[in-house]
Amino acid sequence: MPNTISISAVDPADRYAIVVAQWNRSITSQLLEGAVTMLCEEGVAESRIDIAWVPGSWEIPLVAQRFASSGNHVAVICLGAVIRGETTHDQHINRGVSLAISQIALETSLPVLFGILTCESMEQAIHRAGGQVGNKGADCAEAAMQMVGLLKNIPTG
Ligand code: RBF
Repeated sequence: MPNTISISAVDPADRYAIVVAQWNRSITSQLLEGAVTMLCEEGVAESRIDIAWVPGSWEIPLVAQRFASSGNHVAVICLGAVIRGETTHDQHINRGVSLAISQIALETSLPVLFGILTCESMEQAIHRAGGQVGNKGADCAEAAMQMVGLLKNIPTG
């Protein structure tokens, strides 16, 4: 009989960090609202959520790393919206930021969630920030709590 690792419920004592980009703020503020609402619905107190606004998505990893290595948080949720323009800037940002975020998670052994929209158009972003395709900030917060609850039941060795 295989042993499926259980996922612990949210511990109200846990602190969560959110790093959110100001660039495309109309979108990222919706992602932030979705994430905070989801955390609170699941039992995280608002006072236990630390939010840091950074200029753009490119700046997210450095602040995420600071939070992740502080030892004060059980997860870091990264929120941003990169929208394709006339040049290839979006590809550079997306590649650098996604790689950095995965590295921070592995280096710190903490869930560092990738909630950065990488869209072809503003319309696509609107759909993912509380529109037709849901709210990816809320999804990210849910994934963060799930990962925290799962890792609590897997020994670090
Ligand atoms: N940041 C974002 O979060 N989303 C974007 O769509 C975005 N587009 C940018 C386009 C250009 C041409 C430049 C130069 C920057 C853009 N940034 C964007 C900002 C970037 O993440 C960062 O804040 C700045 O490059 C300063 O390091």
